[in-house]
Amino acid sequence: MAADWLSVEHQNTGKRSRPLGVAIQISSGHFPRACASTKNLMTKECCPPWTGDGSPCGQLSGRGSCQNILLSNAPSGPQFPFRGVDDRTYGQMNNGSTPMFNDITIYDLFVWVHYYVSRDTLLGGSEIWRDIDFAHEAPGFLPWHRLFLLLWEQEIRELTGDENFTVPYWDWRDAENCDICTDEYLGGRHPENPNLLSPASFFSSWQIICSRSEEYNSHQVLCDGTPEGPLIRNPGNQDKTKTSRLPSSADIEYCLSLTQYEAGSMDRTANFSFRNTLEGFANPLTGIADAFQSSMHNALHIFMNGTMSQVQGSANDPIFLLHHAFVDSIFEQWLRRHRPLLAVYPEANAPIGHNRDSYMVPFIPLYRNGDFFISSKDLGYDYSYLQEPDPSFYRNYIEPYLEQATKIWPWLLGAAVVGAAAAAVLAGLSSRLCCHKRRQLQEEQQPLLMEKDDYHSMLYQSHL
Ligand SMILES: [Cu+2]
Repeated sequence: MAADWLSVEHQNTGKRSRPLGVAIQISSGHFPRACASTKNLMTKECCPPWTGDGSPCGQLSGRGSCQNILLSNAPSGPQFPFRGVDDRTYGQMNNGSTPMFNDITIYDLFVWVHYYVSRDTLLGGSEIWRDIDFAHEAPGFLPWHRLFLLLWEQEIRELTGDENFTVPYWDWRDAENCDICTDEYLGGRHPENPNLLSPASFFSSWQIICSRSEEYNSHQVLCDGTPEGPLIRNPGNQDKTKTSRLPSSADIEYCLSLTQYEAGSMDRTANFSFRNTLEGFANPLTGIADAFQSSMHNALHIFMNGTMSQVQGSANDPIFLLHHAFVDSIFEQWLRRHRPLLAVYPEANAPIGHNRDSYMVPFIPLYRNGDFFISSKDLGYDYSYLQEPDPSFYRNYIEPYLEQATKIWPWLLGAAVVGAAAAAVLAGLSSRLCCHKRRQLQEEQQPLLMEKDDYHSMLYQSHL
């Protein structure tokens, strides 16, 4: 399976690690096939029936448990002005009586979940509400993707049997091009078609799903997981007026200096919001919202200029995982620097689904946004480039060494002088023998997204 590519080591990549074990509880079961019937869905009773001990869900035997759900009454923001609207059972599913199930891969399940959380709401008739997204453009953006990656990572562990698997990250600070876009890693460019992956890449045979949001809207249906063609990627040939470059180290430093996690209307127009600036709707040098530019996290999506550039289908491209792992590491840096209390995460008036106690759509078991507003260390994982030296390591190994060194320093100084001279001679020799050259790939200059008239926006956002 796809394990090999995920264990890449690269100069600009690193690994998340889980030295502390997994702290979140994950359900090991999926929706049981035996329960995928109209009758079971309509009766809303535990399924399959458990006659063993007479308790609901076999609770007494430790088979599962029923829990009361406490729903928060905190009001949501004005972005979604409807109440009691639930479009999950419209048309296609005949008010819930015609459930739709499909055999798909684990990877596609995650792609679908990301599509589902960001899709437009079908209000009935031909009415569509676009200003809604349960995972983007609001405070839940960071906790949601954090949970999403943890669950995905867990599934890959089960799938591959590799208990130690962690999602790698791509450190794209100051990158000038997609340096992981090679056949060895996430796929190089096709020699004849700059929008496609090289045939030598493992990923060139992958089919994408859920990439045609306008089509689903016009038919008032949900994405059903039908293959929709190969991955599209044309890194670096994006519309430069919207995204001129990838994020710099200075951009990230500025983001991290913002003291407010969220601000103002808590959506894509928020100023001086850490979340909005890191997501990429605000200028990373001023913190002021800018509707015409895609920066930071959004810039990477736009830069990939293809499947990654439309929110709903973006998780089809495996670069999504490496990108979001790095975004999560910046969130983690902010949490470690500012050490916010839970109260810093907005309790009320955030866009629908984004309040502190809102359950994150569409995960079962349920998790709240606020549950992931804590250090990754408390969730059981860390980033290699953020790891702090262990104080006991210093005490046990470095300190005694330094003590020894002070006693023999004249001798060490002599050795250092001789060593430096030898290194200088070697460096002179090797600079004559080697020459490192970076070959520039020929790239077609047409921005892909400009050609497609069904893309109604060149910004990475779920609507206009
Ligand atoms: Cu996303």
